[in-house]
Amino acid sequence: ASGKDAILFRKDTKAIIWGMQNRAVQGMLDFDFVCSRNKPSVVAMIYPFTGDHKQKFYWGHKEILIPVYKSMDVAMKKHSDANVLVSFASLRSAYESTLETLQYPQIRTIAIIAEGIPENLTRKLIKEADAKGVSIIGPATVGGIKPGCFKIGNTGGMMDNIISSRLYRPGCVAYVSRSGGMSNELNNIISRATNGVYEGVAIGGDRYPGTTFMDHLLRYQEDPKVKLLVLLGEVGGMEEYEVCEALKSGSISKPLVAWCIGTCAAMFATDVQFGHAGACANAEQETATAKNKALKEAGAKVPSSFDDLGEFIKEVYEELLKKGVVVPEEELPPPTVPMDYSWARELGLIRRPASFMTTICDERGQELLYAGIPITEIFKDDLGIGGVLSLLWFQRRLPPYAAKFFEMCLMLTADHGPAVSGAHNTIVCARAGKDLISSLVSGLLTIGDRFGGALDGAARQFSEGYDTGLIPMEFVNHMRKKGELIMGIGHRIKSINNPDMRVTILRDYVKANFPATPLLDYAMEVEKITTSKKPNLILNVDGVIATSFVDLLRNSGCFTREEAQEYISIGTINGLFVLGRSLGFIGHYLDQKRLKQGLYRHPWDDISYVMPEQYQ
Ligand code: Q5B
Repeated sequence: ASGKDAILFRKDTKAIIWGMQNRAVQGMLDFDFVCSRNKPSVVAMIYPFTGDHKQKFYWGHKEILIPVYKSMDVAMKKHSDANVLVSFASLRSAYESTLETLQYPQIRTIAIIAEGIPENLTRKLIKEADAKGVSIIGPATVGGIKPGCFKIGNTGGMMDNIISSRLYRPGCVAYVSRSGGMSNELNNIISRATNGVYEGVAIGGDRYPGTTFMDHLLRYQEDPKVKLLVLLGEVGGMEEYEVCEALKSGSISKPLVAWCIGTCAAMFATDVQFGHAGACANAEQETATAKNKALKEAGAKVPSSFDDLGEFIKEVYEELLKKGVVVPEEELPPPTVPMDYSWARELGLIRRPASFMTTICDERGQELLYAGIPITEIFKDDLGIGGVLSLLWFQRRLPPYAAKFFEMCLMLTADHGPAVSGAHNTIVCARAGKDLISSLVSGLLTIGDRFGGALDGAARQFSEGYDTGLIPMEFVNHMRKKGELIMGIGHRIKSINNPDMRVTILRDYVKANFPATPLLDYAMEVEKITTSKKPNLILNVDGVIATSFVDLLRNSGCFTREEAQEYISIGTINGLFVLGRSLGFIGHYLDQKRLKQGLYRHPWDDISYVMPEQYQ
């Protein structure tokens, strides 16, 4: 009489989903697959906030594409065989989008998941839907499930739950509840007590649900495959009394097991509002206790507490079995649905060697960790740049004198004017119109043995000389014999007559603060010999940093000898120059841009053009 369909979901039901709920859609497709449906139940999605496109999903092992439409009209026209709309619209947009949906006669059932839609708007929707003979499930619900046929959104939970409650094939028990969470519990209880769920709908927790307990119970009453009815009501509202009337009048004649939750409300001195908007007794009649009593009197099987619900259902089911009303069917195993990789990993079912390993930083938790230390602690303990560098480069806290040493290195190497190779490159690059990163990188790429990148070489050469027992003079001769320059020795403009104050500052600090400085001392002895030959062959800024750094690695007590050696051989120390000088290069880039310097072209009079003789 209502014009609404008695059967809402079939094995070939097609649905359109409103909203970008990819997880829910994948859950629906997995359910379809485990139910051995031939085709996916989701045919399209509507999302007004992006253009038309396709989203990728799994159908078993295969990947499939589902179209997403900006316009509902296009979605409806292209998928005129879809008769269910599952709306994940927010409470703000659910009213408008449901009204729009009701304009399309092809849609016979609408599930509205949103919670908090104003009651006056819900009532308007219900009026409109009733006039058009459309069934609304919800609002404020997870939806419903029909094993073997269709599931709305996230109903039934994850695949392990669906399998354990045998929701992949129909049983003979149909239920209606208010709460989506409780419907999951019912799936579990019914699957243990009987041959399983035939259909279950959670009508939602609002005071005005789109369809009522009676709407669904009457549908189940009509469906010959349903043998047993279960009603899980709750405190608040009067709907259960309509069920009582139907039981008395015989319009519901199938066995009905019922329970209204919220009987504990009687223990509170004042009225209790439970989780659902409608779950509050405004009169004695609306209490769970009163409704349970009325249901029992009307002929429903009502246990004395929720704990006994399963037992009651079981008893009724076994009677039906005995009477031959229910005939047990052969249990066939469902097809295997591949488990999502991330879920299987979370459950600890699979393992895979990671493609990446990291030991210095973890950003996944609530707080960023540098080598295991939370960022708040780093600030609380005022570790500074030197402390952060210690954590990220060496995975450990180093003593304050070491952190200060790093910071001094960065400050001393920050810049040495526009004439040096790196700054020059940065400037030329900036003036060619390039961006900050290109200009910075162009400068950094000049760092090498001759300019600023002699630190690692110096650390290796000096420590090798020292470790093999060469006295400084032997070391200088040995290097000369090999025809190699000593890294960390020599400077273009600095000399013993024009000392490099950077070297003096750092050397004095290291001598005063490091526990031992054998390699720095060794390098200073070497300097005495090289400067006696040429005054510019000083221990330069690269050399003083490098040898001090080796002293730190070897004598701070924070590294094993092997670790110290590894840092020397893998090339760590140039990093200090790279990091420090980046400050200066960025400064030069900004300076050139600020000064609006145009394209640089090197003057001809500064280039000696010498052509090969035979062509002159
Ligand atoms: N001779 C630095 O050379 C420089 C010798 C040597 C033995 C040596 C040169 C060198 C090693 C690499 C090194 C870092 C190229 C330097 C830096 C950062 C900077 C830069 C800035 C900043 C300078 C003249 C005579 C020749 C050579 C001999 C030279 N170096 N002997 N061991 N190390 N050093 N680099 O002045 O007999 O006459 O043929 O490669 O540590 O980059 O500010 O500019 O902050 O930006 O051009 O401080 O020393 O000397 O090559 O004409 O040599 O001395 O064999 O002997 P020069 P050259 P001979 S710090």
